[in-house]
Amino acid sequence: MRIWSKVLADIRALSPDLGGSLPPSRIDGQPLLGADNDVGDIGSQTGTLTRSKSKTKEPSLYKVVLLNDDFTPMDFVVQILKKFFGKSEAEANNIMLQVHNQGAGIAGVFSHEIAETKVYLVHEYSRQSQHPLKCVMEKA
Ligand code: TYC
Repeated sequence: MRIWSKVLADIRALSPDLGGSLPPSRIDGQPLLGADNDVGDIGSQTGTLTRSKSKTKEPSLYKVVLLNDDFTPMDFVVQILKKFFGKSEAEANNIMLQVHNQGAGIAGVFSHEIAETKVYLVHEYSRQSQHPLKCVMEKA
């Protein structure tokens, strides 16, 4: 693993003449470069400068899946889909009927943290309304 400050130090060591035209490696004793971040690592011990892949990752996505039960009123499920998942009346009706007829249906697809929050909010709102409506999250 190479970092720019080491590369600059090597260039200085190899070509002292260049010293003045290179940027300073430190200001107030603090290294300017060195924390290799999402630009990736630089180079190798061979002296070749290469740029490795970025370390940032796309967040994984999760489906929030509504589950059927025999007791939650249909209009309450439609209300949930509109309130927490931004669905129109028509979309909410279709998803609710899919769940009612097939046993499960996708309310939305989100990052892990947002999906967790949606599941929590649906359970809490349903519990307070004394309906047994349940949903789960699963990797998309
Ligand atoms: N099966 C319920 C009923 O007949 C309706 C329902 C739909 C319940 C979707 C839950 O996620 C659900 N009242």
